[in-house]
Amino acid sequence: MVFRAIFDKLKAGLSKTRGVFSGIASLFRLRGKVDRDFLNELEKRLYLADVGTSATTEIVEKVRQSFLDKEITGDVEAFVKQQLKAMLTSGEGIRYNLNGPTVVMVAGVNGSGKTTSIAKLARRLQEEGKKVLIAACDTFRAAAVEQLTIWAERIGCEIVKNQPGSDPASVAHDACERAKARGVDVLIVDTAGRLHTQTHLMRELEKIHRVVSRLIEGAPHEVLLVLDATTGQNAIAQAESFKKAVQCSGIILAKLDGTAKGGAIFAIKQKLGLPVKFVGVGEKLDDLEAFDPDSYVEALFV
Ligand SMILES: Nc1nc2c(ncn2[C@@H]2O[C@H](COP(=O)(O)OP(=O)(O)OP(=O)(O)O)[C@@H](O)[C@H]2O)c(=O)[nH]1
Ligand SMILES: [Mg+2]
Repeated sequence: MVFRAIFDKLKAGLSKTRGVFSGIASLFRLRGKVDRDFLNELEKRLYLADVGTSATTEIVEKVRQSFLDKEITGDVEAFVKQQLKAMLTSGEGIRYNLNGPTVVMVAGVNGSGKTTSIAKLARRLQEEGKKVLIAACDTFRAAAVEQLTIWAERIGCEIVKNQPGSDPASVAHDACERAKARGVDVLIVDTAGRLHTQTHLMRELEKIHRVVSRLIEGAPHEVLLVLDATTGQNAIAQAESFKKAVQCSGIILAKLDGTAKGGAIFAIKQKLGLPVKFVGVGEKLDDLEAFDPDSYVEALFV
C-alpha cells in the first residue's frame, strides 16, 4: 500500500519525462522489428529526455546488437528498461554517524532547490523518529534565513540562525555545539547558492566544511549537492565545480516534476559518478523520495 502510494507520486512527478519515453513499445509493435527507423526514433526520444550523447549511443547500440543476436524477440521495452536500470546505482540512504550527530551539508547553485529540499528531508527524518536541527548558513541572501525559519516552524524543527550578513561558519559552529548538547540525531546545514563571486562561494563552503569537521568527528557525513533537473545536463557542469571544492557524497535531483529532462539522471550518473540519493517531485513537504533505480525506470514507462 505504502509502496504503491510512493510509486504513484514518483509516476506523477515523472509524467513529463514519461511523455517522451513512453510509446517505445507500441512503436516496436507497429514496426515488428528493430530497423533503422525504430532506432532513429529511440535515439530521438532518449535525446529529448536529455539522456545525453554517450548514454544514448550506448543504449541504441545495445538494442541494435541484441536484436541482431536475437536476444530481443518480443519485448523491446523490457530490454531498454533493463539497460537503463543497469546504468544507475541502487539508492544509498544517508550515511549516519554512529557516535554522535550526523551532519548533512547541503550545497548547490542559487535557486536549485536547497532550502525546500532541506525542509522535505528534515520532515522525512522526523517522521522516522529522528531529532533534527537545521542550521541557516545562507546568510548572504537577505531573505534566506527567514525562508528557512518559516519552513522550520511549519515542520516543528529547531533552527540555529543569526542575522543576515553574519558569518556562516560561526552559525555552523553554534549549530554543531547545540547538536551535541541536545542529543540531536541529524544536523542539516543550509548554505548559500550565490556570493559575490564563485570563488567566494567555494571558499565559504570549504570553511563551513572545516568548522563542522573540527567539532564533530567525521563531519560532514554527507555533502548533498542539489541539482535542478529542469536544467538537464547543464547541471553537470555546475556539479563539477562543486565537486572540486567540497567532497560531495551524493545528489538530490530536484524539480523532476517540472521537466521532460528526467533522463539527465543517466548522464549525471555516468559523468559524475555520484549516487543520486533523493529526488524532488514537487513543492510540497512530502515531495521528496528516496532514489531507487527500479522504481525510477518503471515510472518512466508505465
Ligand atoms: N516543482 C518543484 N519546485 C521545486 C522543487 N524543489 C524546489 N522547488 C522550487 O524551486 C524554487 C527554489 O527553491 P529553493 O529551495 O528556495 O532553492 P535554493 O537552492 O535554496 O535557492 P537559494 O537559496 O536562492 O540559493 C522554489 O520556488 C521551490 O518551491 C521540486 O522538487 N519541484
Ligand atoms: Mg536557499
